[in-house]
Amino acid sequence: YKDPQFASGRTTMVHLFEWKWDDIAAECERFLGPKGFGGIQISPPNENLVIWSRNRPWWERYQPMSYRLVTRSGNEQQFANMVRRCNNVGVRIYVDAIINHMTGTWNENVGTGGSTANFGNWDYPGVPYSRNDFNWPQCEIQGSDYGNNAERVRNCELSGLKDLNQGTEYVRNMIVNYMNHLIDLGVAGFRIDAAKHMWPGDLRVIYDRLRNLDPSHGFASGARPYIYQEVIDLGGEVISRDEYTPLAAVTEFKFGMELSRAFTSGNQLRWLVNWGPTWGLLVSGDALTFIDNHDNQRGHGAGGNILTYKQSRPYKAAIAFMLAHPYGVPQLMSSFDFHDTEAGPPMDSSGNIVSPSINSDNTCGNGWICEHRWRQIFQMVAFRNVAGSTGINDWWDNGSNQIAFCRGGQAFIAFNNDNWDLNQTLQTCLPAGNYCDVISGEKQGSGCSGKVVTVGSDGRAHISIGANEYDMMLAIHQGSEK
Ligand code: LAG
Ligand code: CA
Repeated sequence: YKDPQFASGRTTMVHLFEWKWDDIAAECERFLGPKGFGGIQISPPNENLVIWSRNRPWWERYQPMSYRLVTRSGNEQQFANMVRRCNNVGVRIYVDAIINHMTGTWNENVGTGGSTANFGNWDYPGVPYSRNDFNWPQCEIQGSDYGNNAERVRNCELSGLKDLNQGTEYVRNMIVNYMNHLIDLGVAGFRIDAAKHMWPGDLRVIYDRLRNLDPSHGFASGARPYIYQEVIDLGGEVISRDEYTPLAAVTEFKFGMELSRAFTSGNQLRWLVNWGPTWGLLVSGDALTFIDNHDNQRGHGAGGNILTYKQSRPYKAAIAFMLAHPYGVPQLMSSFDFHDTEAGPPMDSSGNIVSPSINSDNTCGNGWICEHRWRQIFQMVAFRNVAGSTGINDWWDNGSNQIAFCRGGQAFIAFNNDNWDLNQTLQTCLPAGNYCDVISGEKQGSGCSGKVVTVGSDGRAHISIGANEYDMMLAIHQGSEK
């Protein structure tokens, strides 16, 4: 369950948070496929409670009403069409699976597919689930439970969300049927929401009952779904990520926390020379990595001071480091603009999600940020694909916040987060030639709209990154010759 099952030569996924299925299908064909993206994490596709009393917050999608594939993102037919079209252009779909719980208790009780529920009776006819399918007696997780009571963290309610008992055969079956239905429709894997709140032994049973991926969607025969479990483990809790790595991959929250700190000058970049398990991170093959996710970019979930699109200069640098470094399976965040941390995606007065528009410079409008369309970001996805499975070599640093390294003989990157210029002749490990820096510009025919780096026959080149430049990094790779 630790192989992302990307199409060959692809390495990176993007979370298209709250996007509609039709828009994702189009994005696969017009952008993600051609630019070499490997996959997409989509918002939960199963029916959720409609919460008008809070003006349709983004988090209503974390309150399941049933496993019917009807949400504001689209219906089952649109879902199937999206998966087919994305797989056709080499882009995989990963589903955010909400299997720990159902809804909280609200006055409203109608789902996005029309299902109703009787919360007081734990009754969800759309599945169906009833009282016996939930953990009993009802209890609510307290902050102190995380320090000393694993049983309560797993069997009590997370934020008042009715807690399913995955220990029962019936609940396991409903969950497995839901996930297998998605596999039949061609998905490549799952994010397991709130994995910390479920027993590893129950999860193992569920995973082992999943079907192989569907070869008619381009997967190798016998391929297993990629599973990355959301476990927030910043240390000091009774439940550790190590209980989950024997099962499948795990979201590595320390990754974005440490890189956010380093690129906002809370730690010198030179220390990144041994980035990886030495820093207390999981082994590379176990880690799904990201700078920000949909929770911590708005102060939900764990960890403060995470870089987001709102601090674009250090954010792009942290993303560039993530994509340039071989550690982990990287995931990009693609956001809608927000000021209120509860606000839902751009929508009309009926609650329909408004599609992103595409500007002439390829960025997005209508309230969508589309970080994945920022030049400095999508061109680093191509960098990572070219770097492939090479390791890090020819590390250089100035003893402070200027660093540079090569990926085999494939690619080279330098960063300057000091407040003085970087001006150095450095080993780039690339064949002689004139390379277009994929950060300050892009190749345009035989030209380059950004800096040009001239690599000599000894592989060395003069690298210059002024302290006040728009971006703090410079990247070249095989294929970026002008
Ligand atoms: C997750 N991972 O373990 C998701 O990444 C996270 O986004 C989900 O919380 C959470 N677990 C449950 O799936 C989000 C919001 C919560 C929200 C919850 C359910 O961060 O704020 O709770 O989704 O919609 C909301 C209210 C609570 C209320 C609860 C139940 O904020 O005050 O108690 O709903 O009605
Ligand atoms: Ca639970």
